[in-house]
Amino acid sequence: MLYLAALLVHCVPLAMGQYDICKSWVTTDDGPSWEFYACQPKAMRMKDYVTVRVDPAGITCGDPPERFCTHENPYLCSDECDASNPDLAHPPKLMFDSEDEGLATYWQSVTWRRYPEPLLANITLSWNKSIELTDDIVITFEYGRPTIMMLEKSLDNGRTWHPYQYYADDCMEAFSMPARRVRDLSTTSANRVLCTEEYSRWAGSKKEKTVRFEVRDRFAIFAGPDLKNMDNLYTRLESAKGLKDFFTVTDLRMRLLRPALGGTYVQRENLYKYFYAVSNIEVTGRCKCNLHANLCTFKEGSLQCECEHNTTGQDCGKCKKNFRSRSWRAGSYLPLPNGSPNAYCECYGHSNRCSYIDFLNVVTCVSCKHNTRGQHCQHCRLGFYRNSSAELDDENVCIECNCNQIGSMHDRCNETGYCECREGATGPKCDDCLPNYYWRQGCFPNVCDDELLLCQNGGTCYQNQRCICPVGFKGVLCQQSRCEADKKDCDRAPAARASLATVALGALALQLRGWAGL
Ligand SMILES: *[C@@H]1O[C@H](CO)[C@@H](O)[C@H](O)[C@H]1NC(C)=O
Ligand SMILES: *[C@@H]1O[C@H](CO)[C@@H](O)[C@H](O)[C@H]1NC(C)=O
Ligand SMILES: *[C@@H]1O[C@H](CO)[C@@H](O)[C@H](O)[C@H]1NC(C)=O
Ligand SMILES: *[C@@H]1O[C@H](CO)[C@@H](O)[C@H](O)[C@H]1NC(C)=O
Ligand SMILES: *[C@@H]1O[C@H](CO)[C@@H](O)[C@H](O)[C@H]1NC(C)=O
Ligand SMILES: [Ca+2]
Repeated sequence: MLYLAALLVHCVPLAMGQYDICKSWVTTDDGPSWEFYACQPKAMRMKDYVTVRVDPAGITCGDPPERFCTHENPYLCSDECDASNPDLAHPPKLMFDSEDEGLATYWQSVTWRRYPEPLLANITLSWNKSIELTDDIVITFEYGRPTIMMLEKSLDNGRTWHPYQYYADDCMEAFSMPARRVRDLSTTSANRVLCTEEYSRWAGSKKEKTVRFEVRDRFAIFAGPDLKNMDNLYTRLESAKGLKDFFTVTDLRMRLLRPALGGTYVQRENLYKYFYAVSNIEVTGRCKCNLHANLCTFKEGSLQCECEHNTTGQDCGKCKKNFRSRSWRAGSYLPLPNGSPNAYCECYGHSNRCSYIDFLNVVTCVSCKHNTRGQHCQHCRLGFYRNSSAELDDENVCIECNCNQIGSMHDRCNETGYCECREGATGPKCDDCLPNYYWRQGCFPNVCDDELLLCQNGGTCYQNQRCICPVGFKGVLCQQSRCEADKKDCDRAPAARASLATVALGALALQLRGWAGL
């Protein structure tokens, strides 16, 4: 039962939404580990995070206060716009508020009193973040929709702009473009920029208030009329060049080029009924996180992906420090159903090449540089150790062990650079000797010294290596009278008293000193 519950917890999120989890803790034959998936944040009401700019300056009505009327009531021009009176003001923010009480609140432009000079207004929406549209953009106009307008988009925070859709009651006349409908587009033309006449004709200002940019209709080309076959859409988004980008924006601009005319010609004697009034701009989309995040939060005035898969940046568009490499890639919707994070094979910048090893089913870095090794160039080569003050992607990450060839067992060292020493040797690199050892092509135990291994009978210790004995004595510590070995020497060494047949080193030396003291 418990097992079943655990299984459900694991399976449900995968089954429910598509691409809504970035990783999951799974148990495999090799034990538990993380499994990673392509993931994306939920779609949101993007108008809550937008900054708006309306151009040109002075296009918003009410400064000075101004009268206006409607097409339905063209001779009752008693409505007033007054920027200094909150009840009569129509500032841009009213395009993004929520109209709980059902009463439309709207931004309104000045009237077309300068006719025939065109009445032009730009409404620019900026997110300072890449956004992927997931539903139609819906612009609601009070008092009639423009007879000519254009939607533009930017993908680079407003540096460059591209036409997104043209709207006119007569496309040929306004833009020299044939009128088309998004519904008539095909799989090969799904990202075509077109001119539509569907949202610009006069139908009464109350009846048809919205202008759309049809995202759903374009999705439906791949996913079917009810968007049931999202798998097909996601597959197309991966494979069709430019399709993903087509639905991606950082900024949108509505260029209002001619207001509603009430279905007739411009009537010069009453220009108070020509103006723009926008009560709502609905933009539904999700943060673009390159399929490396399932959360997007509003921080310090900007939307920000909460990146996973060791990526970072506003759009998860690069590898985290430590994981930096040329191998950053966006996640992929494929393979269905969970996609791939494409996060494999970080080489920490020590290799530019990856290779797939078929029989092991792994991708591994090839020719790791900077003395690194391993599948991800994440280890140091033998004979090198990790520089603890350097990041894994630093060129200096591996330091040569530099073990003394004679003093150490081999040329490897531990994580702090310590070599493994032969007997008697010491120091990080084994180029020193322990006390009671002397260095001579390696460390050897002292033969004599000033403490325990004293040279006897007036002998002197030469560099801990041997006793230089006075005439008449010999032996390692000059402990042996030459009389014992050779009678001829006896006259020259009368003081010799001690006579030991065999003398050992080490512990015996202590005894020898005891003797001498007697
Ligand atoms: C609106 O923006 C376009 C560029 O997208 C610019 O050429 C035009 O002058 C702007 N119009 C106004 C009224 O600011
Ligand atoms: C845009 O977003 C970036 C990253 O979050 C931030 O550093 C920058 O200040 C933002 N710019 C504006 C104009 O808000
Ligand atoms: C990211 O880094 C962590 C910790 O180093 C590692 O366990 C994980 O496998 C990496 N890859 C992904 C896709 O998160
Ligand atoms: C360890 O890395 C730091 C940072 O890159 C570098 O400044 C330093 O020289 C390196 N140490 C060695 C011994 O190479
Ligand atoms: C490396 O060896 C030295 C000397 O044996 C020891 O003091 C140090 O703790 C070792 N470092 C590690 C990380 O094992
Ligand atoms: Ca409103």
